Amino acid sequence: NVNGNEKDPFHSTMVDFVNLQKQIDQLSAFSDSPAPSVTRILYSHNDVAARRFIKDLMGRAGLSVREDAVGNIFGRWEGSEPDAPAVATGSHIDAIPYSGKYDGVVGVLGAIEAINLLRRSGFRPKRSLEVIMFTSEEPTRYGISCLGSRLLAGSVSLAKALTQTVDNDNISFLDAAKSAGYAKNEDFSNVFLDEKTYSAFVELHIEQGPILENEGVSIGIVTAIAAPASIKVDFGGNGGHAGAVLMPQRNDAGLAAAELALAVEKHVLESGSIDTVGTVGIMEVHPGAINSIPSKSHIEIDTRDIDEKRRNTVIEKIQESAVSISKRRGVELLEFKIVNQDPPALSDESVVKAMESATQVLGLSHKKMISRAYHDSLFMARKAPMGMIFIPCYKGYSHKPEEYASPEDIANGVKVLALTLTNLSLN
Ligand code: HGY
Ligand code: MN
Ligand code: MN
Ligand code: MN
Repeated sequence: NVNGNEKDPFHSTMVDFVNLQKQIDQLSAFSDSPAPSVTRILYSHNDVAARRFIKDLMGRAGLSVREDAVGNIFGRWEGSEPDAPAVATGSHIDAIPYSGKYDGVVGVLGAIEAINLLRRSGFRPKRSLEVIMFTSEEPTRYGISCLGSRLLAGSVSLAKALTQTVDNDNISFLDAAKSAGYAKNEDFSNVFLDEKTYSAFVELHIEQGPILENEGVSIGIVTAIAAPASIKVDFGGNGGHAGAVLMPQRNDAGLAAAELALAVEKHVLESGSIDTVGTVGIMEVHPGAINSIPSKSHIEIDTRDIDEKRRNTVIEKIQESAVSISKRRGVELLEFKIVNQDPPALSDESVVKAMESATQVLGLSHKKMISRAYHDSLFMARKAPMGMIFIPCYKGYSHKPEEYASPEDIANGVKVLALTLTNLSLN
């Protein structure tokens, strides 16, 4: 606990949840889609404005702010042992199209409020504390999930790929990053974290599932993060006139994509486990005219499981189906690209203990659980002992405008995070 006072670790200093809610609402206004939805895409005008908002709040919290070449933002509270590995916390503020205003945001604004709470309660860190806002956790613009944290974790292939990759509007990552004031140094291996930079990493996040709310539990203590993977597939056919080309002469790229989407569902359901999931969230046909047989199709597949082997079997079956569908339909399989096929991550025992003791001191109900969503923690776990704190969200809704977490649940999450940070900073 903070000052040896078992009963009330924060001297009844309160979380300023009125101000925190105001900040969540203000941040949600930096959006390319109308309220209550939020759309905030990497390096867009609204993303840059939102970054300025976060850096300002970090400054007001007395944090010294620095940014790396891709725009990961670090706010540091120097401890009495400044050379010791620091304790870090954080999350993301980018938002997929037409989503909500709590995913990621609770773990950035909540972390800054946790710092304010600790300062107000007279705490002094031994290990420095750092709040990190990770660049582009969502795959929206360049198809790469957890771009900022994946780079921090030392992905050499990503550091190279970023100098070549372009988005759907043919804007290169380099140009987009430079337009936002980043990538002055194009050697992104400078972003890699040195070993022992952090002694622990903890992320506060909404559950993005219904368990905590259904069971009336205040805090989720994450023990593992599921293994995510994403695949891009392109089919090509001859296309042609919707009236003139008779059915036996067709090789319809659109139908190939539709059949593969159903094959994804089939292979996932065949896995024999409820923990295997598969989604086709992007499905496009070209030229997209009602009276033109699709000559090209593009689909993107997201498949995950807490068991990596089971997930990889699903990927193999999807690939086999793509080949057999293209053969049977006389459609060309132009591309089958596994964009990422990541292992799961386990939370560290000592961090789980620190989170559990924080919830006990605060008298909050809690339960251990896995995270089916991925997070920056999935990659930070490669560089430091990791843990995640979940708070309930309304009906488990996420990645849609109805996403909601109550000020009380958010305040509980902030208090557990603050107390966990003190435990980890003082040890
Ligand atoms: O998709 C995910 O799991 C995360 O919310 N981006
Ligand atoms: Mn998300
Ligand atoms: Mn998230
Ligand atoms: Mn015509």
